Formats: sequence, structure tokens, C-alpha cells
Amino acid sequence: LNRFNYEDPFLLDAQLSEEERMLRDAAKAYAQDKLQTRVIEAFRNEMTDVAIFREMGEMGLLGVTIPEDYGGLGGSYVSYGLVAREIERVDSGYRSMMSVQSSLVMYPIYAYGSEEQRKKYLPKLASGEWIGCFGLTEPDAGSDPAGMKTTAKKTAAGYTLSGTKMWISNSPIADVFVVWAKSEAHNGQIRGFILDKDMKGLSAPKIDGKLSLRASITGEIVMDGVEVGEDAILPDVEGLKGPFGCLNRARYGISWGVLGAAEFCMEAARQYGLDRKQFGKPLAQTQLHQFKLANMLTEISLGLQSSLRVGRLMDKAQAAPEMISIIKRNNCGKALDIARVSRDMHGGNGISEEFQIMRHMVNLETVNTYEGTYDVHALIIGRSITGLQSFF
Ligand code: TGC
Ligand code: FAD
Repeated sequence: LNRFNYEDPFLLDAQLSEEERMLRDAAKAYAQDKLQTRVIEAFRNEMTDVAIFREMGEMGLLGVTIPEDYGGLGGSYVSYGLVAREIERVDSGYRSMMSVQSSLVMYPIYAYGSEEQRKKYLPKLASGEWIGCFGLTEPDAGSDPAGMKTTAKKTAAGYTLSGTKMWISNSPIADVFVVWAKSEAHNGQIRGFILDKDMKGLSAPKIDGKLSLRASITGEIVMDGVEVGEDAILPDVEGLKGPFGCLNRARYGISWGVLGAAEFCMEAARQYGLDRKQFGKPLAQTQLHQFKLANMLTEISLGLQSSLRVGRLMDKAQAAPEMISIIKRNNCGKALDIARVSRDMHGGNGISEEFQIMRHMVNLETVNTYEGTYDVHALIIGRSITGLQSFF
């Protein structure tokens, strides 16, 4: 009889290459040694330690899929997913910092940028010397980014950008801003621009009072007539497929990341149930406790296999956006459920920062919302099932 190991239910480890396993183990060691030790205080005090970018850069965790020529690791999408899982096992905010830098800032510069832009920005973003942010969402355009109001007006020397971006991860500490605007010179089409933090008219105030993702700083991007040269526009993409191309990658990474958070919550519930006795026996010996753990393990196992499958397809450039919507949506929703159930299984201790479940739970509320809400991904999937557009 083959033995079952609940820590690797479908033998995921055996489906990875040696390189993928090594990177995962290095990311895990870093996350446990360097991130786990600071997260409780960082979340409590709403503190984002910029040194984390440098540390991740040194470990090769920024731009895993970007070629080595530009400072990346030249790794697979599966490797990127494994890194996201290990970092989010500690905190979704830390994974957010990593995935914005990798998928939403380095990727568009690599995929849509000129050779000069790649050379100027990618090595410093890969090392973590520079921090990047990605501005798509606006106060009046969230799920519907086509409704953005930010404009780029043509000038003799380049463009003038005006508008406000909202809910932007990393923006208050960013050196490099990838922002999306409607360009009058391109028939109002959406174009990407790279801005540098010292530009006149550019500011990035912090958004205070978040009860979720408190270890990852979030802000606005205010562009009050920011003048940029012709060299600031991303030359090789036009339209919403520009930002969506980046989102495909970030959403895919999130599908792995949230399962790391879910695994933490499940393991904590398992251990708590073994340690805690009520009615003269461990909670883990009750049928309800085991039923809940069985549900958690089932969803985590299925989720990991689906992310692995989509990752392998991404590595062969065969993944469709709807596949990514399925895994982003389902894994986020399931991870959030698992965190809520684990919180309950911890009783009163479940609300304490020391047990860390409630932090994961409130973080996952954001992850279920950003990069396309749970319901918006249902509409993307529903559109491909029916052939009918239901957004508007
Ligand atoms: P639609 O008509 O569907 O498409 C417009 C154009 O875009 C193309 N396209 C895609 N291309 C590549 N990948 C995809 N996934 C694509 N989806 C669409 C499409 O082919 C078309 O191209 P073309 O050449 O024909 O013009 O656009 P729509 O306006 O109807 O879109 C509706 C909807 C709901 C699908 C879309 O707007 C959507 O996904 N909304 C969610 C918004 C969102 O995800 N925002 C994320 C902001 S960034 C963020 O949250 C970062 S948090 C990161 C962190 O901290 O970790
Ligand atoms: P809305 O679009 O107003 O949605 C509100 C509700 O209405 C949701 O439940 C939604 O599902 C529902 N809804 C919307 N449209 C429909 C419809 N047609 N049918 C049925 N229901 C619908 N954005 C960036 O650009 N860059 C970032 O770095 C970034 N980081 C973020 C970090 C944090 C902490 C947070 C909270 C958000 C971040 N975002 C970022 C923004 C994020 O992507 C948006 O919040 C998200 O896309 C949802 O947009 P919204 O908040 O405007 O909600």
C-alpha cells in the first residue's frame, strides 16, 4: 500500500524539477528566518520595511521569470508560484510587495519596454535597490479600468500626465511608477508610462487606516501635470491588453500564494486541535474538527494541482486568461474560507495576534478583492461559457 502524507497529499514535490525545489527551499528558509520574525510587529504598527526589497533581491526572489541578462533568475512560472506560496505562508502583504515588483513592474518593462528602458530599470528592480509600483485603479475606476480618467497629452518633448490612481501597493515608497493613462495622441487608447519618483507634479500619499495587508504599504498616485519625455512611454503595447498581460502573471502568482496562507492556517488548526483538550480529549479527536481539516486539505490539494497545471501551461505559453481567472478566484475564495474556519477552531485564541490566523484572514479579504474581485472573475469565466458579456 502506498503511504499518504498529508503534508504533500498529491506528491507535488515529485512533480517539480531539482531547480524548482531548490528555489522553493531557499524562499522558505528566507521567509521563515527573516520575514516570520518581523511580521507580527510590522502588521501591528503598519510598518513596511524597505530593506525587505533588498533582501529579496539578494535572494533572487524579484523577477524570477525575467531573463538573467536583465538581473532576473530566468526561472519557470512554476518557480515563481512556489516563491509566492512560501512568502504568503508568512503574510499576504510580503507576497504583494514581491509580486507587484516582479509581475506588475518588471514584467511590463521587460515585455513592452525598449532596450534602453530594460537596461535602465530591470537590474535595479531585480536587486531591490529600486522599488516599483503599478497604477491602474482609480477612485472611480476599479473593476472597470476602461473607465479611467487619467490622461496623457502630447507635448513637443513628450507627454503631460494628469489624474489620480487609488489603492496602489508600494506607491509611497516607490522609485519607479508604471502608470496607465488614456493617450490623446493615440486616439484615446490606454498606454503605459514609466515615471520616476522625483518628477515634478508627482506625489504618492499613503492610505492610512487599513485593517488588512498592514505590513504592505498602499497609497495613491497623484499626477498633477507630470511632464515626461518620449522615452517614458512603453512602446510595444496599446490598449487594456497591456495592463491585463501583467495581471495574468500576478493573478497566477496569487493563486499559489493564497494556498501558502491557507496551509499555514490549516497546520495551525491541526496543531491546536492536538494540543487543546476539552471534554477530556483533544479537539482533534472530535469528528467536527477532523471534518474541517479534511475539507481544508482537500481544497488545498486540488488548488495546488490546478496552479501547477496552469503554471506548466504558462511555461509553454499555452495558458488562457480564463484558466487564470479560475485558479485566482477559487484559490482565493477557498483560502479565505479556510482562514475563517481556522480562526473559529482556535476559539478565543483565534483572535490573538500571537496565533496569526486572524491576520491571514483579514489579509485574504484584500487578496480576494484585488487583481479582479471574486465576482468579476466569475463574470470573466461566465462570459467564456455563454459567449455573452454581462459587465455592462
Ligand atoms: P475586454 O473587452 O474584456 O478586453 C479589453 C482588451 O483587453 C484584452 N484582454 C486581455 N489581454 C490579456 N490578458 C487578459 N486577461 C485580458 N483580458 C482582456 C482583450 O482581448 C481586449 O483586447 P483588444 O485588443 O481587443 O482591445 O475589457 P473589459 O473592459 O470588458 O474588461 C472587463 C474585465 C472585468 C474583464 C476587466 O476589466 C477586469 O479584469 N477587471 C478587473 C480589474 C483588475 O483586475 N484590476 C487590478 C488592478 S491591479 C491590482 O489590483 C494590483 S494588487 C497587487 C498586489 O498588491 O499584489
Ligand atoms: P468596485 O469595482 O467598485 O467593486 C465593488 C463591488 O462591486 C465588488 O464586490 C465587485 O465584485 C462588484 N462589482 C463590480 N462590477 C460588477 C459587475 N459588473 N457585476 C456585479 N458586481 C460587480 N490597484 C492597482 O492598480 N495597483 C495596485 O497596486 C493595487 N493594490 C491594491 C492594494 C490593496 C490593499 C487594495 C485593497 C486594492 C489594490 N488595488 C490596486 C485595487 C484593486 O485592484 C481594486 O480594489 C479592485 O480591482 C476592485 O475595484 P474597486 O475597489 O473599485 O471595487
